[in-house]
Amino acid sequence: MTRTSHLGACPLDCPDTCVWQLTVEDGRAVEIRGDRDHPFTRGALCGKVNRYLDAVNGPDRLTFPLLRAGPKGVGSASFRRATWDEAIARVASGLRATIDRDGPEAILPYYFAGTMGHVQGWTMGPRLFAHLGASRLRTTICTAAAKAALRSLYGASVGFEPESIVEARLILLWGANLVSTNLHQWPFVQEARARGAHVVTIDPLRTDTAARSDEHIAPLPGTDAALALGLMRHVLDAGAADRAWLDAHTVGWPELADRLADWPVERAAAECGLDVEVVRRLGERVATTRPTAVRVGLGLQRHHGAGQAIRAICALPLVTGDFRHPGGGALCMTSGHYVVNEGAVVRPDGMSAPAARSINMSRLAAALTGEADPPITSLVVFNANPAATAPGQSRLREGLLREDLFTAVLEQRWTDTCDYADVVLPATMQPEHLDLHSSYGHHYTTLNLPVTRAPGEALPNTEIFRRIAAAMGLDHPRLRDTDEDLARQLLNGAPVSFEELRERTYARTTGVAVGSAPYAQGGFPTPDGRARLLDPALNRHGVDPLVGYTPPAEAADPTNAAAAVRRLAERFPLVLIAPAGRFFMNSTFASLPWHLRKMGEPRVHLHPDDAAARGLVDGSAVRVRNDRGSFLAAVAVDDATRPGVAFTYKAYWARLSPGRATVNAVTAVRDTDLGGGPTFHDTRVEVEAVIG
Ligand SMILES: Nc1nc2c(c(=O)[nH]1)N[C@H]1C(S)=C(S)[C@@H](COP(=O)(O)OP(=O)(O)OC[C@H]3O[C@@H](n4cnc5c(=O)[nH]c(N)nc54)[C@H](O)[C@@H]3O)O[C@H]1N2
Ligand SMILES: Nc1nc2c(c(=O)[nH]1)N[C@H]1C(S)=C(S)[C@@H](COP(=O)(O)OP(=O)(O)OC[C@H]3O[C@@H](n4cnc5c(=O)[nH]c(N)nc54)[C@H](O)[C@@H]3O)O[C@H]1N2
Ligand code: SF4
Ligand SMILES: [Mo]
Repeated sequence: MTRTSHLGACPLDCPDTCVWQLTVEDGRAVEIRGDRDHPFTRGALCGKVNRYLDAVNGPDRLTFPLLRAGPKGVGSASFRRATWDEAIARVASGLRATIDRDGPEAILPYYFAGTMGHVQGWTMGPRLFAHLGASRLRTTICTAAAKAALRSLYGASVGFEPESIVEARLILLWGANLVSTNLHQWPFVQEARARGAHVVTIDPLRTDTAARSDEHIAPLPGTDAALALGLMRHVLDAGAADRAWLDAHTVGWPELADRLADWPVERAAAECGLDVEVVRRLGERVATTRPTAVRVGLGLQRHHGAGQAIRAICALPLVTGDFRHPGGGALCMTSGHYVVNEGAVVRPDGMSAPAARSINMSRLAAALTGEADPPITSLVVFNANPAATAPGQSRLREGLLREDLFTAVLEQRWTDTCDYADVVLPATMQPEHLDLHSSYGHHYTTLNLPVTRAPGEALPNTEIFRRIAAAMGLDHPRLRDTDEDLARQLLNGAPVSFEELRERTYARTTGVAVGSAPYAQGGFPTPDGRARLLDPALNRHGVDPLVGYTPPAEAADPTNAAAAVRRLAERFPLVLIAPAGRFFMNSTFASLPWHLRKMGEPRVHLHPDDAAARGLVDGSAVRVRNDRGSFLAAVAVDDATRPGVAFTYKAYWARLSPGRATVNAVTAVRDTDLGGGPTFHDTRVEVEAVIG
């Protein structure tokens, strides 16, 4: 028996991008653990990925291609086994038929971060579809609002160096549940604390992270920009605005200072449903503590006012001059520090990529049911499970059931989305294919090499797309590039070579050193190096060019809100947020026995007052509903939330849930103010007992 050990990258959509060590016996992965030497992984993976081999070696892996031979929408019973040649021919003829009949824009590829790998995720598939002239996918489902806001404010998704947070003396974990979703940042926060930092979590829920912080502040969902404006006003009143730094390195401070006249802490507190003293005290801490680090999560940008929320929060450290100091400033995502030029790899020089319309992935339900004109008649899904994870689930199901829609799904296991496919193609998992990873939570690039045999006939996405291209008679050499070719192209211009990564697995690649303050002297990636508190370009998007506050669409406190929200709140008194569950990764793992056991059945967590008002107790079976749809859950009476705010963990599978619907049956197809992102946490519902 041969026993070998290999370093590789965790591919999941998580800011930590851990380096793992796999032990392989006779071509099969038998052990997994975190790499001890990696500066961010530091020897441990998270709980859910400690059990990753359940997913890799599970009996439920897809091992051969499947073609639909019965009715749509009923599941694997409708399918029969096919050879690869037969299945690829079916996809090629489906896409060709669409092109001939409806034009190439009637094809939509739908993909996201099932793997964060640039090679299996974001290159060969998008390259093929760009070459065909298919509709381009706007990949908005997760971070679009934050990205657009950061591009406007800082020029790109950049911020303080995450390992340097140990230097901070005040840390605000703002809409970020580190213990569940950014676990490897947590020890750095703990180290800062050991050196005397005060840690405040700002989250409507008392999450594990909030419970372990020095202080927890629970604003009403969707009101963060108001809180940030109130804090900036307090800083201004306290004489703590860093005028010299603001003058040198920002534009728009005079205008913002004027606006702050409208944001006394009393107004901010009322908008956020907080005690005014809580806001004042936090304002005082921010005014008097250098460096202050604001680690900004993505949860708070799943509200209609998301763009303004991210701008306002990330403006706070500009006002205090915190970027002067190592460990000071704000950080939402590190992605903008990397030089991985995906655009050039997807549309290489000399390869045709006809202009095509864009379809916003967060609007898939609408796009498939009338919004797209001409209609989409071919859909190719990979690295995503929209039937579970996209908003507007009932409407999406209607769209996916259309008899005139041809759907191919590349997957590792049978998901909700496979239920609606015409062709299901078995894909490899991370130990079985090559990939290249940057990160959105640290500054290292990682190469992942294939070290085990794929089960059955499973193939990498890239190979499946190469075969589809060949079967369609496309003979451009760039459509035959190998995975290694793609990795090398992605590294073009990066400060590390393929050879080095093959040798060392990972390398620090952003040019931002640990312990540095990259924007101490300004130099933001905007044309003039200044951060933009005022950005006239936003007028084009109908967004206030000045940092400000956009209220949530549904979640606002009805006593303060517009008439439409008040009327909605009479029928649907509870705000429902659906954050990440600790043992799932979106819908990944949500079908595996160990992970499901850890997460339990779908539950809606209600504050004791809200449960009592409805005569509900722990375990009561309920329907959670609004005008868009409903799903079934058990009640968890839970004082981790505030009255009027309910929550349930995202991304259970519909096919495994009672009533075959999940929380996304009640979430809206509605854009954020900036970036066209979804508004998963900006939802009103009522909860009522179901009998029997
Ligand atoms: N275990 C696990 N890890 C994950 C994921 C997973 O599903 N499971 N998903 C991954 C993905 S895709 C992503 S994008 C990241 C997301 O990582 P996070 O940014 O941490 O995302 P969420 O859990 O959606 O939201 C974080 C927190 O924001 C809070 N929140 C909701 N609305 C508001 C608000 O209006 N204001 C404030 N201040 N807080 C609010 C929620 O209660 C939640 O505790 O995590 C990744 N990591
Ligand atoms: N209600 C609610 N819904 C949400 C959210 C929320 O907060 N609340 N969060 C949203 C967020 S932040 C995100 S990022 C989205 C994520 O939603 P999705 O992008 O749909 O992510 P997953 O559910 O993890 O599905 C990824 C799928 O890709 C497959 N996969 C992984 N690697 C490969 C591969 O190499 N090849 C192929 N062919 N398949 C692969 C996995 O098996 C898995 O089924 O969900 C969103 N949905
Ligand atoms: S999911 Fe995140 S924390 Fe867990 S192993 Fe992967 S990268 Fe690390
Ligand atoms: Mo995400």
